[in-house]
Amino acid sequence: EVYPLTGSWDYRFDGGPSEKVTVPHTWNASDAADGVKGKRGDAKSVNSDVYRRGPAVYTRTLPVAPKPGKRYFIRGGGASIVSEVSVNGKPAGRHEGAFTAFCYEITPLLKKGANTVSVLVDNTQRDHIAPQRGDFSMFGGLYRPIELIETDGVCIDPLFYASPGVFITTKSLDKSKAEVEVKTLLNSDGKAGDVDVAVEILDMKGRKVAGKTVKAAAGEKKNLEVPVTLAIPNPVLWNGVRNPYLYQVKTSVRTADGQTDEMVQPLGLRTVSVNPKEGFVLNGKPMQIKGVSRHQDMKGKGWALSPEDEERDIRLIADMGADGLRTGHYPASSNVYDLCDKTGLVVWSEVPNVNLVRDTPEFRENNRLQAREMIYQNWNHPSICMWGIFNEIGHQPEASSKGVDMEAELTELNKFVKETDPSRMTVGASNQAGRRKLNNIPDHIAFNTYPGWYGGGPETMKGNLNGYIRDYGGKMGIAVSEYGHGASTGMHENPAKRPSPTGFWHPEEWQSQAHEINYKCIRERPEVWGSFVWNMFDFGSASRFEGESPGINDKGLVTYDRKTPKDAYFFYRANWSPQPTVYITSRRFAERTGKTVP
Ligand code: ADA
Repeated sequence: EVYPLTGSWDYRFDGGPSEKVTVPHTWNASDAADGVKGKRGDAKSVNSDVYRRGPAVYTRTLPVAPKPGKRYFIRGGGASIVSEVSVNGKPAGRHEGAFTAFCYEITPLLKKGANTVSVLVDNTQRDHIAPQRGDFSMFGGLYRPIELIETDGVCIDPLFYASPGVFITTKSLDKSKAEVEVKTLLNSDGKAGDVDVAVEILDMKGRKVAGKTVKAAAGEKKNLEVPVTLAIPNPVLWNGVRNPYLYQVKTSVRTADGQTDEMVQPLGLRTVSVNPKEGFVLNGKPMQIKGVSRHQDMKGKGWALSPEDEERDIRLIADMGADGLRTGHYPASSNVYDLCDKTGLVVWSEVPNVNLVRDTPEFRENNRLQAREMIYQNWNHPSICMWGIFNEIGHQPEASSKGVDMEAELTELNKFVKETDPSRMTVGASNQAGRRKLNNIPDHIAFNTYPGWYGGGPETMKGNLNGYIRDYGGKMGIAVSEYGHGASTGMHENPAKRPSPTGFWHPEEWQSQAHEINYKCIRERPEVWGSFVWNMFDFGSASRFEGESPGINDKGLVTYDRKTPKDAYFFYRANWSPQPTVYITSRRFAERTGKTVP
C-alpha cells in the first residue's frame, strides 16, 4: 500500500513564521525567477544569495495509524539539496544530493495512533555536493512527490539506493527470442518463512508472454537476491519515437497467506551503440539524434512541477519532432523517464558535475553516491541510453590554480559508472576541444558550442564540427551536446518599433536564424551522432541578466511559462515533426488574428 504524502504540510523557513504549504514545494520559485531586478553586468554567482538559500522544516501527521505486523517506509523523490527525515522527533535518515530519491524504514520509530513526520531541507551550497557551479538556479524545497509505503514482513526492498528493488537486464536479443533477467531484491524481517516470487512479462495488450515462479528462503531477517531468467518469443523492439513498444514486468511476492507485495516495471527491448562511421545506432539502424535539453523548472513553480507539467513538457518536445532528450544537468524525476519510455525519446541522463569537480574524499564519496542512485533508481528505463558524467569541466580557475586533478576524478567516476551499469555507454559534454585527456575519458564525447552567440558567426559551426571530427571522430564519434542562442520573447527585428528598455537587442529572428544555420551544419555531417538544443525552455538563472529578463536564461525555444513558442521553435517543428499532433498558435499569428496561444 502506498499513501501519498503530497498536500498540506506545516512549513518554516530558517526559523521564520510557520505557514501551510502544498508539497511538492519550492520556496524560492519567485525570488529566483522573476524577483531579481539587478542591472546588466550585475551578474551574481549561482553561489551568492540572490535568492533564498538555507534550512526549512516541513511537518505533518502520517495519514494512517500503524497496523500491527506491518512495516513502514518513507520515500521521497527529491529534496534540494540536503534532507533529513525524522519521525516523532527521532532521525530516520539523511540524504545529500538534490536530484535523486531517498527511502528509510520508519517502523521502529512509530507509536500507536498518530505519528508526526518532519523533513528538514537545506539548499545551502556545500563544497562536497555537486553541482559546484552552473548558471541554473538551485531551488530549495521538498520538491518531488513523497510517500508512505506500508508492507508486510517480507517485501520487495525499497531501501537499496531507493531503487524499485527489481532490476531488469536484457541478456540476449534476436528476431526469434529475447532473454531477460529479472533480479528481485527481497527485504525480510525474518517472520514470514519461505515465499514465492512470481515474475510475469506482459505485452502492450496486457497478454502474458513469459512467466516463472521461484521459491526464496525469507525465513531469516535479511536481504535476498532472487534472479529469474525468462524468454520472450518473437520480441517487439522499443524503437524510439517510431515505435516505443513497452512490455511490463510484474513481480509479486506471496506467502502462505497470499500476496504481500507487487512491483510493476517497464521493459523495452533495444540495442544501442555509437560508432564513428554511422553515428548513433538504435536496433541496428543509424539515426542522428535530434535532441533538446530541458531544465526541470517553470515560472512561478521553481522545481515543484506536477506530473501534468512534466507531461506537457515531454509532449511539447516530442510534438516538435525531437527524438532525444538530455536531462542537462542532473537526473530528472522518475515520472519524466516514464514519459520518455512511452514517447520513445532517447535519453542522455547525467550527474550534476557542472564546471567543477573537487579533489576531496567527501566530494568523491558523494559523487559516487549520486551516480549510483541515478543508475539504480532508473535502471529499467529503456529510454535511457547513456549516462553523462560531466559538463564543461576544465575552465574554472579552481581547476588549475589549486592543482585539482579533474581528470583523475572523472576517470575514476567513468570506471565506476561502467562497472555499475555495463549495459549503457558513458558520455561527456565538453567545451574544451583541446583537452584530449579529458575528452577521451568517457566512451563518447560531445561538445557544447555556441556559434552565433558566444563566438563567431552561426556558420562557424561547420569549422567547429570539422575540428571535433578530425580530433575525436575517428575513435569515438562526436555529438553536439549544446548549441543555442538567446531570444527575448516578443522582440522582433525592428528596434524602432519595439524599443528595448535595456538597449540589449536579441530578437527572436536572430535566434531562429542562428539555429537554422547551426542545425544545417550538423545535419550535413552524419558522423555527428546527435545534437541537443540548449534549451527547450527558458529557465531560472539567478546569475543572468541577458535580454529583457533578469534572472532567466532565455535560450529556450519556448518561454519560461510554456505559453509562448518562439520563432525558432517553429523552425524545428517545421523541419523535424512528421506529423504534429498538438496545435500551437505562433504568438505573431495570435497577435494578428486575436486568437490566443493555448
Ligand atoms: C554552458 C552550460 C549551460 C548553459 C550555457 C549558456 O554551455 O553548460 O549550463 O548555461 O552555457 O546558456 O550559457
